[in-house]
Amino acid sequence: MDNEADVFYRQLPKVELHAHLNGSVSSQTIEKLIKRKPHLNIEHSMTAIGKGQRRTLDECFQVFKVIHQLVDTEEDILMVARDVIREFAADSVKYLELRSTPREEKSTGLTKKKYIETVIRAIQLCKNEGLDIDVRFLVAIDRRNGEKVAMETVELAEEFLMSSDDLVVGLDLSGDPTVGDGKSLLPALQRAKNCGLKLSLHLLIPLNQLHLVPSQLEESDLLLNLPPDRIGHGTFLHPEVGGSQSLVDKVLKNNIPLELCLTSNIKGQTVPCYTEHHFKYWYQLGHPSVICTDDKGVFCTDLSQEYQLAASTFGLSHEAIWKLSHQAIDCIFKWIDLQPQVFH
Ligand code: 6MZ
Repeated sequence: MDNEADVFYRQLPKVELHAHLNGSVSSQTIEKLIKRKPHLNIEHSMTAIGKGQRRTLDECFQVFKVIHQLVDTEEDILMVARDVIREFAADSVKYLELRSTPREEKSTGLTKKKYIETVIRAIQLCKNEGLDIDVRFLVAIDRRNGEKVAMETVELAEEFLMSSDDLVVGLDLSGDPTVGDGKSLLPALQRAKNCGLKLSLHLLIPLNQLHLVPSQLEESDLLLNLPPDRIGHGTFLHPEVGGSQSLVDKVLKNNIPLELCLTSNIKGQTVPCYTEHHFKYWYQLGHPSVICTDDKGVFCTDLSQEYQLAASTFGLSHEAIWKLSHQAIDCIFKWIDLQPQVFH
């Protein structure tokens, strides 16, 4: 759905818990980046998946590589993060957990530490601007970079956990699910957990609508034993689609909320159609399920549209949608008293 959401959804106070910074860059910001770097010959069509379009997951990951070429200086990161936060605020998102993979770029002097500092600066500047949104940051590990980088990333995140005025609250594990070995990342993730970083892990994202990479079930079983504090996608967890009851039981036993991203899953072809989205399975169980955007820029969506899509696909009333949005507060990593300010 690439059309505008109704006023109800637009005005609904919302909580966004699964948003990758560089996947969230809007077309307006891409325009500014392209102007800054005309020599790269990057066109808009290379950075977003428009209405009615589908891509393989592999092609989606190519899109992120193009955006990374455009965002490779502190100045770019600052602009991108500020624009993304302002856009979420304009969509009545009251609490946002942004996640991003720190990168170093030798040619521009960008280091991973500066990368995180810059995102934090953007969050503080938005606060000073008086935007009506609370923002926290999750440091992301791209699984393809292996265990050494994962451990270094955790150490860096740990430093910021102490020094960022509570803005860095957790760790995300993401990246191409077909690359890298999740098992080898366990020590890094365990360390993160031990030092107080909350964990959100991308789990069981299939290669396409029908196929998991065989090692994914075993890997997910191990990662669920940590246990994580939230799960990104979890597309193939339940037995009806090739997961297993024992995986579902672990999620239920530990009451681990799921972050669910409808448009992303359809455009990335990991779910065949909206009506078959696993939101239905978890929602019917009454399990904490949070509607999120994933990559609002790449998938040309926003959180209002995602709520409207959930409502129209699964026949949810305004009251049910209000409740769904409100319940997301229980899943945030940083306790803040949003309820009285925002929801009454
Ligand atoms: C897995 C994803 C993702 O970190 O540069 N990322 N990982 N599944 C997804 N669903 C489609 N969407 C985004 O943002 C881009 C990075 O986020 C991860 C990938 O590692 C991607 O390179 P940042 O801000």
